[in-house]
Amino acid sequence: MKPKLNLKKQSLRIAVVIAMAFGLFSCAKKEDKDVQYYQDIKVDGQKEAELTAPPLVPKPVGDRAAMKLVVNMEIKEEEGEMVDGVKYTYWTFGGSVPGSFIRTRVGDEIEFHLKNHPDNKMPHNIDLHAVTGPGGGATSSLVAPGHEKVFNFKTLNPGLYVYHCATAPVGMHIANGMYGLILVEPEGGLPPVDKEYYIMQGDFYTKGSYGEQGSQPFDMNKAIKEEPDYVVFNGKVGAVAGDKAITAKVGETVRIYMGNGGPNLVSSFHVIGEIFDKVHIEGGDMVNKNIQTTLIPAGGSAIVEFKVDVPGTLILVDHSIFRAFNKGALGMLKVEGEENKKIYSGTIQEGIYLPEGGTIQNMPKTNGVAKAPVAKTVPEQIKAGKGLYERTCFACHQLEGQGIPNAFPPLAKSDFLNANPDRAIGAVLHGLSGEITVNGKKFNNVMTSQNLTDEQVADVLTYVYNSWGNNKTVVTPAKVKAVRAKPAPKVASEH
Ligand code: HEC
Ligand SMILES: [Cu+2]
Repeated sequence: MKPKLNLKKQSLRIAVVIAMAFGLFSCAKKEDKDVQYYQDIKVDGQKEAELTAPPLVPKPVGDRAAMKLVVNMEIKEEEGEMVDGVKYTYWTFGGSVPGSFIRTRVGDEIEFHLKNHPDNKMPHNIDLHAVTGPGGGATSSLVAPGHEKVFNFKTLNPGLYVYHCATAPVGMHIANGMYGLILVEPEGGLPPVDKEYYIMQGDFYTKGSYGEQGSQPFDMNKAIKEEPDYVVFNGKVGAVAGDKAITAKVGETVRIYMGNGGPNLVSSFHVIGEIFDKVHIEGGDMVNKNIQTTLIPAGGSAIVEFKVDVPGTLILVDHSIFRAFNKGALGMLKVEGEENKKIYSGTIQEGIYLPEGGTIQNMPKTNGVAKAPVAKTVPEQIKAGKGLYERTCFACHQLEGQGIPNAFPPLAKSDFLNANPDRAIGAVLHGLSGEITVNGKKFNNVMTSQNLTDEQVADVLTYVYNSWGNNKTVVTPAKVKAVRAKPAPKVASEH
């Protein structure tokens, strides 16, 4: 009898250790603490939930007891900017896309107050995937502008859940930015990490194509066809890039609460230059390790974690890659700290992964489509040209026209450019390839033709000629038209 008992004890101990090693959602107590347990758990105290706009998240729940949490969320319809010069009217939960992040723990009792701002034009509601109940709350929360609805729910399942508006036309409300994340932490909380961020992908459908200026209304036809003009992180192109990039220091562990609002596309989430140490698949209990790309369904999520070991800029993308470089699904995580040559060494050239915008490009020698020119003043041309430059040329020639050594020639103080405007016009119209010499340096690469109108070519080149120490040539649409009328020069590589 005795040895048998010992064996039992020992195997129990081993089982506990293994279970603890798994950590997180799959903690040792999980078996007995199921949905029934959390349904009956008594709440202790009440407080107002902290809500945050992306990319920030509220403080972790830690090991606090279950409590009553009051969520005050206000819906706001607001004009924002999708990309420079493109206005879009977003519908938002709490004034941001994605909406405010809600952080709670399993067993909490949520009293949800949904307000619809009096200046809004539409009724809205909310469906939270963390809710067990009809419509995820949507059936109890339809609220007209200037009104408020209240409903209550208990969180029974830990995980990272999407919430969204479910007012008809549902797809349109989601497409306008009405989605966000609610995190239900397990008992005892998620293990602490150094940095936590909140990012959500979404696809957007506008009347005009990518970058078309002015106020752009939602396009239902494109939405039904699932042909978005924009696929972005956090509601707009560049929301998590440049000076708005998220940050970390070498040696820190980063956790991203990553959601996908859709409405249509599935995200192949990937971070260029990193490997996810851990992924909570679909935002649930199961943790996968050493992942390159994780699939995030529309209306779904994932929690990804990785330790950053070397400095540099990591690029967050949807690896359906045209979405990243041409539709906006590109973010940045800037890592500062000491290099570690054991892990990575090599010269670092900035600007390899940059957005390229929506211009349709072709290989050299195909002609663009011409539209009737409209007369502009030179300052107007420069202003329009700057916008175009930053959407079209910037990816290769860089923001200050400095180019990239051995790849893209400089446009700043370029002797090649200043010597011959017709040749520069020809390069933009027809593309350019073969060896050229710019400021004493040889380049032998391919510039694709840019498929721009006469007016656009005139504007962008006038901007380039009037920037960065160039000779202030003014290029008119008429001049571009004249160059276009001549046959395209033979490319050197054909000789
Ligand atoms: C996809 C990358 C790419 C894009 C986008 C691009 N270029 Fe270029 N550009 C090049 C390359 C590569 C060359 C050199 C080609 C060669 O080696 O023959 C070049 C050469 C040039 C030159 C002549 C060389 C010089 O430095 O003066 C001009 C002018 C120029 N580009 C202007 C533009 C303008 C204006 C735009 C935007 C409308 C643009 N490019 C967009 C890659 C690009
Ligand atoms: Cu809505």
